[in-house]
Amino acid sequence: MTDVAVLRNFVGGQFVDGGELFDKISPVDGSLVARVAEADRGIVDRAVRAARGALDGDWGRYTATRRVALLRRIADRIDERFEDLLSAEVADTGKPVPLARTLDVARAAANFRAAADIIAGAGLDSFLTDGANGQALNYAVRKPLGVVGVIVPWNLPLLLLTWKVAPALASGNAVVVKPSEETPSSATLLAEIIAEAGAPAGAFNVVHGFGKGSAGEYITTHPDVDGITFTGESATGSAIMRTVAPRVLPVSFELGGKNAAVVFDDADIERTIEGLARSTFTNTGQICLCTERIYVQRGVFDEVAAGLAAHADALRFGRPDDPATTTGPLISQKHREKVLSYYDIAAEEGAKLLAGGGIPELGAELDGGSWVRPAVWTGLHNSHRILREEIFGPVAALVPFDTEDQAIRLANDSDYGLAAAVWTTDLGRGHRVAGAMRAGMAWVNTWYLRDLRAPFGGVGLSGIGREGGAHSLHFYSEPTNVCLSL
Ligand code: NAD
Ligand code: 6OD
Repeated sequence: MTDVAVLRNFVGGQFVDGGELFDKISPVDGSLVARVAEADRGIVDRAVRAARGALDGDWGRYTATRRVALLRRIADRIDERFEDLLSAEVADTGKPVPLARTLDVARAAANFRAAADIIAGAGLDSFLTDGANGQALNYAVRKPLGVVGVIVPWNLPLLLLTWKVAPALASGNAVVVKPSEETPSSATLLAEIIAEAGAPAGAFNVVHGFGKGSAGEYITTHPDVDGITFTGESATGSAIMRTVAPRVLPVSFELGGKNAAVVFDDADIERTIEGLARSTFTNTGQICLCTERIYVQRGVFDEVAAGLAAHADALRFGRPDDPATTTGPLISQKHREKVLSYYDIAAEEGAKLLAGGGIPELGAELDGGSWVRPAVWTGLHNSHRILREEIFGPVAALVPFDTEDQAIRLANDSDYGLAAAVWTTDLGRGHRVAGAMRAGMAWVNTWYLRDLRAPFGGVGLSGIGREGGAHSLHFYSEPTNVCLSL
């Protein structure tokens, strides 16, 4: 048997021993990727105390200029260790190498540089008001929240982790990070990288483990944690909210989605079908922004449905480093069971399956992985579970509509409200419909095109708050308003 890595917890600037080991299994073929030390309550407590110690010590005295310099060194070091991070991310997730290279790992350095730029450019907001005897000068002093618990999922592990850690550190917080139990590797490497870049001990800590009864719960119940930033399922966000309610902790939540695309009959159909395929199948549908509901104006319905089905049939499964591979596995057998249960529900609800469905046969080794064929359905409507519940797989249900008002109503008829995409060549309509979406983000004639300064987040079951650029600073720092009588 070949040696597998043992991933340890990173506390107070060093990797520490302790914690029961659990297995990280490859979703590609079921092989063992690593053994991971699950942080017990004592290890999490040491991590929180190390974070508090950093704030009370050297890290707490860092000026904004020094923090900016540190973040830029971290970004440079991420670039230097790019291939290591790429291997770690691909081993944990099984996603195709080109996707991890261009999306996941590329965004890690970009997240640190964007947060550094925001802090470097941030000024003090000051304003004059009428005081009791003339004017008064108000200004806000922004201070870090303190010790921030960062809990993230497995779908874009390094991207989502750095998306939160970078602004948290830029704002002067100390963090205790818990990556998903499914993707522990890149967070462990990031700990090395942040230490190599010269971060003070305790500013960045990593604890491994699960949610309830494990490291996730130990972070959210720790009395010395000052705020929680979380990305994951809506039900988990709701559970965390209940846990932190007695202490009225601030939370930033990026949660699930059931995202709609709206296709008008004036759209550039070829470009639209390409865009729909990208938004439905990228990362095997495991991106919170992925489209699972597609509303198509009746005149182009059959053409769009057939085009998307053809894309589904053309997806190629295979090992991450095979250049022919377009599509990786789902993250785990457990997640595959969930996705396949929706394939059964779709059949029970009377859906017509235009493409895909079921498990592909890929040959001996890969059959130990958690592969699934995509599914494209028609024949359903908004009251069916397939159009209401987040599946988080390579799936889409298409529904016809007749008028613009009807399309808006259908798209907005959801408990979720994360992202939407509108496909039309009518500029006015594009602005009008995108602005009418009950969603945190709406794209027109594109999908997942990001500017890291833009507000990112959702409404309803999709989350609380916005992160990105200056919006992140509102969560990761608290203003004290100072008012002087002039
Ligand atoms: P999940 O909620 O099961 O787990 C997310 C993280 O929370 C993991 O680290 C997990 O160990 C931890 N956790 C679980 N229960 C916990 C608890 N009770 N207390 C504290 N921590 C706990 O989500 P997942 O399956 O890892 O990720 C998929 C979900 O994430 C999907 O719903 C997807 O839409 C959502 N997501 C949302 C965004 C966004 O930006 N809105 C981004 C990515 C993923
Ligand atoms: O691109 C981002 O910044 C971001 N937070 C993406 C989230 C994707 C969800 O899976």
